[in-house]
Amino acid sequence: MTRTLRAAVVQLGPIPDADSREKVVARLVDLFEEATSDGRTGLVVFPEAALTAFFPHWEITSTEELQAYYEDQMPNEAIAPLLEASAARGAAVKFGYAERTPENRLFNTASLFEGTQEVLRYRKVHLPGYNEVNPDLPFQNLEKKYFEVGNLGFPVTEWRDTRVGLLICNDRRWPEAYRMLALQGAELVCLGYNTPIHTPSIPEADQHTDFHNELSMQAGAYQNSMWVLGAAKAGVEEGVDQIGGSCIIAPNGKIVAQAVSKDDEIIGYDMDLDMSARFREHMFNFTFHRRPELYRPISEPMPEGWPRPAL
Ligand code: CDT
Repeated sequence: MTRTLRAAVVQLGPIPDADSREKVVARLVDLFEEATSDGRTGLVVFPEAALTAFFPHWEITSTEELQAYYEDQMPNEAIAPLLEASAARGAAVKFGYAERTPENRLFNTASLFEGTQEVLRYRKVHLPGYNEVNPDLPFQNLEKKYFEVGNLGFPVTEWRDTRVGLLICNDRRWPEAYRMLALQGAELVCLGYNTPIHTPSIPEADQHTDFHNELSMQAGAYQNSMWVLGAAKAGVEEGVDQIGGSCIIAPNGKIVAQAVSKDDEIIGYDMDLDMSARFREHMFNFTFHRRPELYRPISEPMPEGWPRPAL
């Protein structure tokens, strides 16, 4: 019997910095209910930092102000309405948020919940940007200042009758991230992103931002025979113009559904989960065709003297 799953990717327009968690979660609940109103959608994917504006885009000097962006517990009271909606609709929900652990460790995190049950948690590994403010840039990416590198590896779990993994934004540009999931049998990756149209440090890339977004996710899907569900935070958020282009990509690398706006928008698709196995049996049969004995440098630090230009 074919395994199918109807999934929805929910793109979010900007989240104003002034919006309370309660207000943002009420917006997510409305979108979740709309996404699952067909009665058969089983998975809803929201972007990275779905509960707040993407605050690494600016410097925050007040500790108290900064602390307000992180969730001390997940689940918590603010997110409860979304988890109740998940339980009521029988559909899982993935969303990204800033996490502070009881040990005061800070991570850029994504969780997959089915009702109040947390199915999977991932902490972002590939943090872009820098840890010091660059006053010459029109906006910042201070993820290295506000978060530490994720300490959970690249977890994959069995959920319903498929294997699922999570990635966050910049992770999608790194082939190792998808491969780590694929090596554990992931058939489906939920991914959220906040990507500015402009990259002040590489202006020549600006005209290709959408292309690079699709290129990295399509390559990740194809080369690892996985479904990729990419959810953007789009539009001008606190002065930073972000791409949209949320999409669902099949294990053959083709985009099968894509958002067209820069605002809240829902896209959906009936995924044939067995497609992964078909591609892994032949073209990407890891057992027969991979040569891990020749890949050692991939898992080692860069050698001394490797150019490391200033960011
Ligand atoms: N949030 C996040 O990871 N953003 C980065 C910006 C990198 S600048 C090229 C991204 O990869 O989209």
